[in-house]
Amino acid sequence: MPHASHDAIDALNGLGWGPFFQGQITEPKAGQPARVVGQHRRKLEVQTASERIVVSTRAGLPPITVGDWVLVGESGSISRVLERRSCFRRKAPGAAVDEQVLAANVDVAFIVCSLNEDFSLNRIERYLSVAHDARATPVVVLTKVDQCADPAAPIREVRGLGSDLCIEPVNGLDAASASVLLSWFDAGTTAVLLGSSGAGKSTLTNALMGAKVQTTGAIREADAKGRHTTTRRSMLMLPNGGLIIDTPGIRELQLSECESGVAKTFADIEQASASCRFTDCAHQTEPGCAVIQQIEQGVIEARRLDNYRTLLREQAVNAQSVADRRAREKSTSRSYKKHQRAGRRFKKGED
Ligand SMILES: Nc1nc2c(ncn2[C@@H]2O[C@H](COP(=O)(O)OP(=O)(O)O)[C@@H](O)[C@H]2O)c(=O)[nH]1
Ligand SMILES: [Mg+2]
Ligand SMILES: [Zn+2]
Repeated sequence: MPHASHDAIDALNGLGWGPFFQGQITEPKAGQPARVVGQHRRKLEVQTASERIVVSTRAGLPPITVGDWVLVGESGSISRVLERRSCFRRKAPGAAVDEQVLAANVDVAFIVCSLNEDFSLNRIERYLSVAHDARATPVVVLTKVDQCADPAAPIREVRGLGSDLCIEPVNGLDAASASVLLSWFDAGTTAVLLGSSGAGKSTLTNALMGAKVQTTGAIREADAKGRHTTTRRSMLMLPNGGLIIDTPGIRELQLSECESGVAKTFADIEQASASCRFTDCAHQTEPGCAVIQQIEQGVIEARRLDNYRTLLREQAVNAQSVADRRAREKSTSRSYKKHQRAGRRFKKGED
């Protein structure tokens, strides 16, 4: 946008704009940049440097999600979707053999887990894998600290997942406690809240916004199950200039292709396995297995190796079935086109 004013650039930067996106604009008249802040059925809510508008998606555009940057043309329709810096992916829920993008261009991932009976290290590792895959900085937010008799114990366990892992225990119902999360934001920083239903994501959003913008609690969850339309993703601008994306309705987070994210989450296992005697060691009964040795020495938890295996296998299976489906579709459409061409030739021959 060579002609954009400084004010407009400032406003865009406040929405998370930067050189990565600017560098994709080679045509001065390509349209004005806008960030996708809301996703409905066929409409998208986008924020430009100066206004919030509702635009329609159209056939032929790549899939668009909250956090994406698009260019809006004169007519008020999307002319282009800019390449993503990063995105959060999971296997589409249910039986669908596909990948679903939860959010794009995110800097910080708050992995929200409550300190009650729902607390699960395996689940935190699952979310960490997705966050690492999306190249976001993960922060483990342990909610309902007020309901936990001995928070020090679970906090210690989470610390065991990685010495450089950031952990924030909070009471989301107390604004002062939740405000520790504000330090993760600069103007234009985008964060996403990930975690199971009921973990306290919307409660945190409200605490950070200083206003009740998201519905919380049991009533909403019961409601969301019956009516799909109530589930929508949106990005909110915090009073401190940060941007936050709540992700309602996550009942299962199945990994799609996520090998690098899993590897980064289990860096200790990956590192140890470099010293295994066999390069294809499965870390089960092989002699000279450095991972088993570290488990026996109490350096690596056995639970952790189990979960590492589970997540690696899960992402491989899901990635393979998506790849298979795409290959099938491609060959179907190829043979369909061949068929059509053959049909046309036949008709021509008849004439
Ligand atoms: N005591 C306590 N309750 C909380 C806390 N955070 C959330 N809750 C409650 O947990 C329930 C689920 O919270 P909600 O924000 O809707 O979870 P979400 O599904 O992750 O958005 C609500 O009844 C909240 O009031 C917390 O830190 N302490
Ligand atoms: Mg919620
Ligand atoms: Zn091994």
